[in-house]
Amino acid sequence: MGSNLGDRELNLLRGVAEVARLPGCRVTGLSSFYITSPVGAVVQDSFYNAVLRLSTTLDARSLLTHLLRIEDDTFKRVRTTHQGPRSMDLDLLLYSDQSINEENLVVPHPRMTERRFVLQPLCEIAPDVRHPLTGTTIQSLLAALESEETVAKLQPEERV
Ligand code: PH2
Ligand code: MG
Ligand code: MG
Repeated sequence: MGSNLGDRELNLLRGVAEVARLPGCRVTGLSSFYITSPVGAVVQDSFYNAVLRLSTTLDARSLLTHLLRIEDDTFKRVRTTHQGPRSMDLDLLLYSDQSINEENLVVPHPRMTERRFVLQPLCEIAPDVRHPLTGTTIQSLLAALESEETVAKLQPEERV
């Protein structure tokens, strides 16, 4: 989950709540919230990022459809700049140990291994999960990562 528009913390909280009420979904894990420097070519505000784990009867395609619908309906997400500011981005990082390569649905998320803002929260809730394509654990991927990104856990006193 990522947000860098509006009330970023509230957006993440609402995102969790919306995912939790999807049909056939139960949230079984949630990372801390992290303040992260923006990755990519666009100059924009820092993001709040978090990772959640869920148990679901939905297949990956239906789950993704629901996630995109939450972005649109709950967060009125406006898609202007590619990789630009967004009130809510809900990406599917992993779906069990499946590898899926379809139009608009690629799992594992192709850029997850190079992004600290993904690996650090993910490592908090799933350090021993293995990347389906390489068999490398999330904690090893994080340890091997060379990246200039700043990723800091949101501290309680920053929650105003
Ligand atoms: N999402 C992007 C582009 N850059 N940077 C951070 N820190 N966090 C994000 O979630 C993010 C980003 C496009 O999806
Ligand atoms: Mg994204
Ligand atoms: Mg997305």
